[in-house]
Amino acid sequence: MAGLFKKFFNKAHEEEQKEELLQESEEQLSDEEIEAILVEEMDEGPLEVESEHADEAGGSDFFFSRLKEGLLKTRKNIAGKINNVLSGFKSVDEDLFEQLEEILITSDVGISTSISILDNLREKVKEQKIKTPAEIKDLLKQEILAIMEDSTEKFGEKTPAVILIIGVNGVGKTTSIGKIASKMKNSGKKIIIAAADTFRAAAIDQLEVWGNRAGVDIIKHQEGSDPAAVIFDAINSAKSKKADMLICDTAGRLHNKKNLMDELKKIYRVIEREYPEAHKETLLVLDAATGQNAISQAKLFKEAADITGLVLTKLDGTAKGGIVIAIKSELGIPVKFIGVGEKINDLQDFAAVDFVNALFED
Ligand SMILES: Nc1nc2c(ncn2[C@@H]2O[C@H](COP(=O)(O)OP(=O)(O)O)[C@@H](O)[C@H]2O)c(=O)[nH]1
Ligand SMILES: [Mg+2]
Repeated sequence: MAGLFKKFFNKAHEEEQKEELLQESEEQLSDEEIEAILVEEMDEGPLEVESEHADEAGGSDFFFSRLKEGLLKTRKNIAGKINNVLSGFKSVDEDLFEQLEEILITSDVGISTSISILDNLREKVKEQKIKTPAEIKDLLKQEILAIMEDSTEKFGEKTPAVILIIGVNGVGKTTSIGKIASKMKNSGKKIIIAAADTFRAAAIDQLEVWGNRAGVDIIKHQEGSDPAAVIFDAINSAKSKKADMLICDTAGRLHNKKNLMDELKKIYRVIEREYPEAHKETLLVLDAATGQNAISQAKLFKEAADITGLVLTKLDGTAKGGIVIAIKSELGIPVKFIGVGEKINDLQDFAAVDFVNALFED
C-alpha cells in the first residue's frame, strides 16, 4: 500500500516539476540576461585561417559523411546513450521512456521539447502495440524528423536578394558569409558581400579575406563608419553589377536591446527604400556549442528582426547538437545551414532527413 502511494505521489510530484520547468523555459528574458547575451565577449579566433583550396565536392555521399563526422560528438552523446539504454531493456516500460527523456534533456534537446517527443512516443507505442525496445529507435527518429522537417523554399531561389546576417559576437557570422558566398558563387550566382560590421578594422579585413577566398566582390568603408551607409553603397553596387545576391555582415557587439533594434531598423529602412524589388532574408547565426544560451539569443533577436532562417555553426565541436531540435521546436524558425568545420566547404544546406539519419547512425 505504502509503495503504491509513494509511486502515485512521485508521479504527481514529477508532473508538478515538469510544469515548473516548462514555465521556467517560457519566461521572458530579464534586462540583465539580455545584456549578458549582447555584451558577451567571445573568442573570435584567428583572423587568418590557413589558406585552403576548396575541397572538390564529391556528391551526396561525401556530404553525408562530412555531416556524420561533424556530428560525431553529438552522435556519441545522443545515439550512443540511446543505443545503450535500448539494449539494456527487455520490454518497453515507463522506466525506459524516462531514461530516453533524460538522455534528450541532457543532450540539449530542451525540457519542453524532450517531454513532448516522449509523450508522442508513448502514444505511438500504444497505438502500434510496440513490444520491443529495438523498435523504439525508428519511432524516435520519426518524432524528431517531424519536428525538423520544413516546407520553406530553398535558400537562394529568389533573386535579386539581400541577405542580412545577424547574431552576437563570435558565433561565426563572418565565416558563414564566406562559406555561403562561395557556395552560391559555385552554383553560378553573382554575389557581393558588404562589410557592415564596422566596429573594428579587423572585422572588415576578416570579411575581405573570406571574400577573396570565395572569389566575390566586397563593399567596405572605414572602421567606425555607419553600417547603414555601407549597405546603401553595397545596394547600389549590387544593382549596377546586376548581382543575384548581396550578403551583409553586421556587428554583434551591440550593448543593449534598444541599440540592437535601432541599428537593425536603420539597416532595414535603407534596404526597403533603396531596393524594394529585392527578396529579403535575415539569417540569425547561432553557435551550437552554447547550448541553451543559443535559445535565449534567438528569442532576443526574434524581437528585433524578422528572422527567416538560422545558421547553426560549430556543430563539429560540440556534443550539444541536440540544440538544433530544441530551437526548431521552440521557435519554429527553419534551420537553413549548419556549420561543421572552419573550412570554406564546411557549411551544409540543412536537410532534416540527413540530419536525423546522421544523428542516429552508428
Ligand atoms: N569548428 C568550427 N568553427 C567555426 C564554425 N563557424 C565559425 N567558426 C569559428 O568561429 C570563430 C568566430 O567566427 P567569426 O566568423 O569571426 O564570428 P563572428 O564574430 O560572428 O563574425 C572563428 O574562429 C571561426 O573559424 C564551424 O562551423 N565550426
Ligand atoms: Mg564577424
